[in-house]
Amino acid sequence: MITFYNDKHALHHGKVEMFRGELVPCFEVPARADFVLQELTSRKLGDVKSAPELPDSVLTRVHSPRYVDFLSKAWDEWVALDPANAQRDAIPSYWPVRTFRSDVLPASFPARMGLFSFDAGSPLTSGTWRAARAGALCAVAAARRVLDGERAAFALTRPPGHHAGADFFGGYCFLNNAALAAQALRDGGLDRVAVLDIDYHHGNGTQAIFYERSDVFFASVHGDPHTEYPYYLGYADEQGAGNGLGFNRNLPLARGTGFPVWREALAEALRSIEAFGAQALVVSLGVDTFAGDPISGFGLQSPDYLRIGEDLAAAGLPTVFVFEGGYAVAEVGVNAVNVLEGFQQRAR
Ligand code: SP5
Ligand code: ZN
Repeated sequence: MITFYNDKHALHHGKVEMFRGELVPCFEVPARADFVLQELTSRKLGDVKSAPELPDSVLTRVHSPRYVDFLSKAWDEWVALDPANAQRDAIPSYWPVRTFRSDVLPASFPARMGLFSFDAGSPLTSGTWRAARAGALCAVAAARRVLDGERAAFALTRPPGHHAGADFFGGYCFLNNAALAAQALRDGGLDRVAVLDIDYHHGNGTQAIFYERSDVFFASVHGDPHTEYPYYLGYADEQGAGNGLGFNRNLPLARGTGFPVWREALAEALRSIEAFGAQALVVSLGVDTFAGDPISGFGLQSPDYLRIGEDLAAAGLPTVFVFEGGYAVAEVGVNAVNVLEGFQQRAR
């Protein structure tokens, strides 16, 4: 399997995130991607390449131009507020909830940062834009490779993407890599594309981007948002709207769920993708379902990820894997690469 590796990922390097009234060290750290790369290389899972340069117009296929513009300039505006900010992460603290306006772009940078985000846990750093942009290009490159006939390709990147919406960041995510891959598959000529999100957290950004569309089916297996982040989306009754009604499938599971029940939900998600008639699959590959994950609550063990890869391969679809969450840093490489290896063994 070919991997497109974001060699700029470490330019995004948050120091702290807000958690229950204090700033705690970031869980989403550069070492995560390093461990995956190391495991891929030592297990010889295939070529590792960098992605070709592309214009921002591929990003605005999914993201709003004013959001892309905001992100690309955000760090400079943060430092312009106060030169001492160069040493501090940019974290929002104001948000336009219901009854506020979001059509007006305030001149104030902190106000705009709140308009374009939904939590205080996703610090923006000096290299966030460069890292996120390079990662998005990896996802698009992986999709294009699959369009060219490759059975599967892997976008190995961070920051992750599935919480980012058309015009907001949050949940450690800035650009929605999986949505960009799905859109690239559509733009390459496929009529029906499915996104399957197996990160512990519901992929609210991906769901929102495609919610009113019938050409991209979104299915997700995740921690029940009644108790798990991102709380405000990911319930089973969200089935799509307008033209997209019937093209969204959420399978929330209780905190504490183990592999047998989780695997049944995966099978159900794959059945709905088959019924949809998908021609290609994008997998939002989070491995924060691991029992040892420090911020999550499922009970999957490392060998379970081999079985997941096999189940995904059995769907028989050209597949783009996009790396998402997974915060048990020392195990994240083994777990993610187990999925790819299980896939590869079953696919051939
Ligand atoms: C891509 C992805 O997996 N994003 C997840 C974002 C989760 N953000 C909220 C994290 C809350 C941290 N809780 C710390 C619990 C320490 N015991
Ligand atoms: Zn997650």
